[in-house]
Amino acid sequence: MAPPDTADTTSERQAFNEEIKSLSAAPLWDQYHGVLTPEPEVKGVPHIWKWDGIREKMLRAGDLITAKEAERRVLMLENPAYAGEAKATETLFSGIQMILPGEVAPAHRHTPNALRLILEGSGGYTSVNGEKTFMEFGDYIITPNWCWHDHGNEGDEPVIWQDILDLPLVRSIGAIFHNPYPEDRFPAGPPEGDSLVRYGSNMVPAEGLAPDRLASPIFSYPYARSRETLEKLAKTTDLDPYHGLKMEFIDPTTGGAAMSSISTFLQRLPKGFKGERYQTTEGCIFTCLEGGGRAVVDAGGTETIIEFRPKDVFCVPCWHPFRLEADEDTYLFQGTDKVVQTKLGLWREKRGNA
Ligand code: 1HN
Repeated sequence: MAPPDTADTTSERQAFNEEIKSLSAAPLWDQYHGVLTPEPEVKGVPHIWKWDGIREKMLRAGDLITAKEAERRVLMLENPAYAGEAKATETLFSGIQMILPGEVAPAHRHTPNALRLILEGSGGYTSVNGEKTFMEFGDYIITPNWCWHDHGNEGDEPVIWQDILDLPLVRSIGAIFHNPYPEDRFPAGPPEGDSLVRYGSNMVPAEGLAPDRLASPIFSYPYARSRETLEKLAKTTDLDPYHGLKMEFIDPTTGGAAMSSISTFLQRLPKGFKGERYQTTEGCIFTCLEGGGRAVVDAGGTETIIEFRPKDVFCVPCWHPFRLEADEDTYLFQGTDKVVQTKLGLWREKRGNA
């Protein structure tokens, strides 16, 4: 029979808890319902990083440190609930990076996956395993994990982009590795733009496709192409009541997500769009490329209203119900951890109030 819950048993239990502490053990029964909550309870909060403020400080950082000295001149976009933890959401890091004309961010490789979303400036490039890709506003560039990469700026103005990495996820697993390359630049490899020519036209090489690829062989998804697709589709396609018009970037060799751990999307919300309430286990990072509007996020019973304009970055953490509204035709880039959650059988969504 279970022992009665009396003052005696309470103090005995406390004494017991003290005893097992020295064994590095603790009673699960004291924490059971904190560990297994009926629904997700995350620490992250909805938040927006306004472009104007961040841009000004980014330019100032250009006077304080070189790209070479910094290795990567990045302002981390930290979720206020995760101050000091280099996290925008539970699993994703985001930052804003700048390369000044003539600078090089030296070649290195690491186990976290990275993506870039170009926000300002022309003449910037990334080289992935020696293949150079020049980057323009809105272009989405992939650096799959353990690929050598360096960045440079051959233009005459600062080039600024957003980075998203799965760093918190990889760190939680422990599998962080990082190597500098012995020289600033990785030796030139395939000709510039090769991967897009080879894989970006609904064809793949009939022979010699590496079967073990975990990421898309396309490094660069130019905005001109993806934007045009959404603009054309908008004329003929019914809107999804939650997402407007939303397309996912894929790996053309598998049809799956372009990256193994970060799902990426481009979304178009027409002027006047008022989305319905949507909830997902994905931790979402949005970047407004054009237009403007708001995300109304339910954060534990209080509504947080996030007003976004071009180049603002905002996040909606796991399982926070939200809806999107657009005052003008709006283009949003989105990076989330959906692909990882799907692989683990964890991904869920809830549409409307049901
Ligand atoms: C990194 O290597 C890059 O390669 C950008 O451009 C941001 C943030 C944390 C750790 C490594 C890059 C990063 C990073």
